[in-house]
Amino acid sequence: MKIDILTLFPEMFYGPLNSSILKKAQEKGIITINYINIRDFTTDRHHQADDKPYGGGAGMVMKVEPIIKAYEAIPKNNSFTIMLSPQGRKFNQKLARELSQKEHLIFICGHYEGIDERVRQLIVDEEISIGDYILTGGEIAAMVIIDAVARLVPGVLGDEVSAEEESFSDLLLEYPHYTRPRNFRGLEVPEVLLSGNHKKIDLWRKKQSLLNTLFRRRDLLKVRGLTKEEKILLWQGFFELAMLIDEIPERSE
Ligand code: 4FV
Repeated sequence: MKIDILTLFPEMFYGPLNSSILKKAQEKGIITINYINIRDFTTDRHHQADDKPYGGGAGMVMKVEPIIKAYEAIPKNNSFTIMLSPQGRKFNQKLARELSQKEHLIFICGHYEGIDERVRQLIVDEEISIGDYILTGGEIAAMVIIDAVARLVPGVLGDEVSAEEESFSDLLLEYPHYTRPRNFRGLEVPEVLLSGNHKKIDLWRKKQSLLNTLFRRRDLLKVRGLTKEEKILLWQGFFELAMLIDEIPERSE
């Protein structure tokens, strides 16, 4: 996958996108990331990339020309251009999977009050929002999307399996994860995970995912629905939870 980022602050990306998995993905040549400084495409001697809003009002608006010139300078093949903005389509794992199929993504990062509307009209394929809050710029939103999308590109994550059975992949939250030590300050690792019985372990993990999702994100279950087996697993989970109540000592009023 080729990624081009149009921004006034390329330095904001160097840390997050040049570490760990994304760094390795670039070293392996699976992902290529180019940073294009919009200010390099300004023509006036003050290199002005923003200006006062027509019609008055606070703040500054990013100018259309430098962005269009920067965009036109990018070699394109099956390119998909994304503008980050609060009024965009809400980003989620489903959209991440869609974008991970693309060959070439171009991100336009706004700043200040926003970007001249004609940029959206001329070159934007999709506006995307990472959430209902206002950022100082689109850069961090672009980083969030690049991180979530890049890890779904084949070859970026160690074994693809992990991408398959993770949160939201099946609209279920994750099951609890444990590693050594077996006991930490009195907190034990669940016996079943030490049993080596993978059928039992998979069942326990599915039950935990269902319980987790029911307690924390019932909205996801309402969208996803439950199979008969899953309902039985959940009831079993409830029953086991209820049994725990009996273990709790009585307390005088
Ligand atoms: C944003 C978001 C976001 C709005 C004005 C940048 C800021 C400034 N982008 N999801 N939420 N952008 O708040 O994507 O230009």
